[in-house]
Amino acid sequence: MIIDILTIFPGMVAAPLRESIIGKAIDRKLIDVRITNIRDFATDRHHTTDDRPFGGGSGMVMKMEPLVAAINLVRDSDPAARVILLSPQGRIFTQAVALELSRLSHLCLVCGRYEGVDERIRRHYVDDEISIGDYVLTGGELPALVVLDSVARLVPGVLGSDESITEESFVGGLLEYPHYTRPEVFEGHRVPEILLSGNHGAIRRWRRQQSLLRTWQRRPDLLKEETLSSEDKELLGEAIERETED
Ligand code: 4HQ
Repeated sequence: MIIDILTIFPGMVAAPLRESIIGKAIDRKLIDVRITNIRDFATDRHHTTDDRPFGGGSGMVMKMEPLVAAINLVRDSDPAARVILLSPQGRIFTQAVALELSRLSHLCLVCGRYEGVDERIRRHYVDDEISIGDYVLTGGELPALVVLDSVARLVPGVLGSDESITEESFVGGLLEYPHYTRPEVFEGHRVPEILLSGNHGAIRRWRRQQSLLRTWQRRPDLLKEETLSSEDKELLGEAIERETED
């Protein structure tokens, strides 16, 4: 998969991508990340990337010409590229959106700065607009990294067997069960006895029950969407009963 990132702060996105799992995926050529400085496409003496808003008011707007030139270069290289603007006005990014994007061959993540981009960029030069959540950031760079990270780890081969994607939050629409590692007792805090039992069937059931209970307690909005099996309902009912008895 090719992932282009268009930004006026290339250093801000480059550094995190060199680390850990994503860094390794790039080394192994499972993903090809290309970072473009939009400023390189500015043609004036000062390499200007912003301009004053028509109609007046405070704040600046991303200048059209350099941004469009950068987008066009990506599109000309690959008409199949999906050009995505990061913006609070976009559709909310979820694991389902990450899965959708992971099936594409080429993403182009456009990072806005200042007050944002000219409305004509949104309407005529991008294919998709994504928000990572309802809060305001100073630019699209961190959202682009969030999208890249969650998409890249879904690309076949990026995760090793130690970081498998099958048993985690949201894949089954549920929160994860609690994890424990050594020592068995840490400053008096014990690991749940069942995990030391060696009874793999019982451990599987307990983990499923913990996932269900946690989701019910912390994210009931996720449970409504999940259609629970009759065994799930039994496990959850039992867990709730145990939680609410004194
Ligand atoms: N931005 N999800 C870029 C965001 C944002 C978000 C604010 C995007 C500033 C210029 N992007 N503009 N939340 O807060 O994607």
